Amino acid sequence: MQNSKTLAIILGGGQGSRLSPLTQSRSKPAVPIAGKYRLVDIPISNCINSDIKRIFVLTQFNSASLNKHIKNTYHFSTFSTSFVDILAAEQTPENATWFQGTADAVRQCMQYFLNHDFKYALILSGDQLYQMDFNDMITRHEESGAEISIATLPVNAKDAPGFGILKTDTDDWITAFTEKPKPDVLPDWTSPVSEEMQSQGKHYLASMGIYVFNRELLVKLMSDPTTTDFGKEIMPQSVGKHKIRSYQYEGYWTDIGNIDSFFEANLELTDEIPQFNLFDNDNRIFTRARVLPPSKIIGTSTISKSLIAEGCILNHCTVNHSVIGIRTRIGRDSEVHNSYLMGSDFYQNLKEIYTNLEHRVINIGIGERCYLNNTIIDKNCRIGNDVKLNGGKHLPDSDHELYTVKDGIIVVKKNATLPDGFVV
Ligand code: ADQ
Ligand code: ADP
Repeated sequence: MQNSKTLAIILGGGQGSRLSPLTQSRSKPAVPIAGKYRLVDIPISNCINSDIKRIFVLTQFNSASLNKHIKNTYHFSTFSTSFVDILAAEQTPENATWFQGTADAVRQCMQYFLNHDFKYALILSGDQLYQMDFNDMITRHEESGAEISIATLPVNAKDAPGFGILKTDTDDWITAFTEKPKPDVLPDWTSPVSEEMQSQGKHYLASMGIYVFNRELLVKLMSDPTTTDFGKEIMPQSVGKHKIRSYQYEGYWTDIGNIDSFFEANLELTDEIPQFNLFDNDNRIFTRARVLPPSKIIGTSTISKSLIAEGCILNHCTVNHSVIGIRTRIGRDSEVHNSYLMGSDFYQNLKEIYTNLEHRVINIGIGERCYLNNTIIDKNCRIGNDVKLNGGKHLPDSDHELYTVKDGIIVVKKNATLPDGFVV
């Protein structure tokens, strides 16, 4: 079955500066997550699990890795109308610039959407971790006669300033909206929420940045070139003018837009019963099917509270509370704690590895006797022997040639080589 009324539009990211340096050489949707997926796999999988299979991904720059990932992953039958297409910001006679904001991104791509037959546009963020059945939201939208629906989440006063905050009446109609109110001017807008949410002090309703628009209204709103952002302009200006409804959601949802939340979201997957469930037949997260061997643990290794992706070789080492990405090699007597290793894109062959050892060239992976704590190691890094990376709040934010420190997390840049004995 396919939801033929809905077209999905995934906002794949602005310049991705909050996720830098992970976005230095790739677009945000292509950032690897959970050891084997890419960020964009999350919203696309939610769409596919909801039978919404006409999907556009809007991105600021069209990286080779994003194209390759989409092309190699999302194949639909020639006889279906399903697709996942990337639309990158392009210079045209009408638009000389990059997408100026979320609404501007949609506006600049309208011509491509209008080639399709759809009643509802489902607009999604590309950097959130959640599993949601969009059909329920669309059905409620349709039945209520709304022109716009916003998925909303109860939050407490401390978290409210990070979101678009709205007020609803008892029938879920939105009567006010303000984007990211300053803590000192947070309006006294408590909305009807469940008793459980009330008991947690979550009296405010936050926009999840997930919207359903009726086609006609979207076309009309996008014809005004002065608005650039859904949260800052379109939503506040639409209150009172159009029928906007809140679709309240209480499941797991988290924003993964910066290094700190990205790191947390990855490490939370190692919980015994994580809130985001990768092991669910009904809500599968799709990604590229790679032909990789099983992971191999050599000698006495201690692995606890961790995810180990396919194709890894872990040699006499300790791995604790970490996510180990595809094709990772960890050398003898190394320790990895509280870290996300993205793995590598290819294997070196044995001849190359031995020749490198002979000539003291550092191989891909983690060397021997290393100690990593609070780190993100991007793809294809070469970490020498006796390297010590001890992240934590004691380290100030800083940027260096081979690594960046953000919120105490040491992020080693893609393809970086850290020489033997390197210490941070
Ligand atoms: P933010 O997440 O802060 O708030 P924004 O930075 O506009 O809003 O990002 C929304 C989504 O659009 C993200 O996936 C982002 O990567 C993408 N995006 C941003 N600029 C883009 C551009 N120029 N081109 C393409 N994609 C772009 C929004 C809402 C709030 C709401 C939060 C919930 O504005 O009201 O509370 O989402 O996270
Ligand atoms: P990222 O995961 O950082 O976005 P890409 O997807 O652009 O990176 O790059 C991954 C691809 O690069 C892999 O599919 C792999 O085939 C290829 N690749 C990169 N370097 C090499 C290499 N030295 N040998 C073989 N393949 C390589």
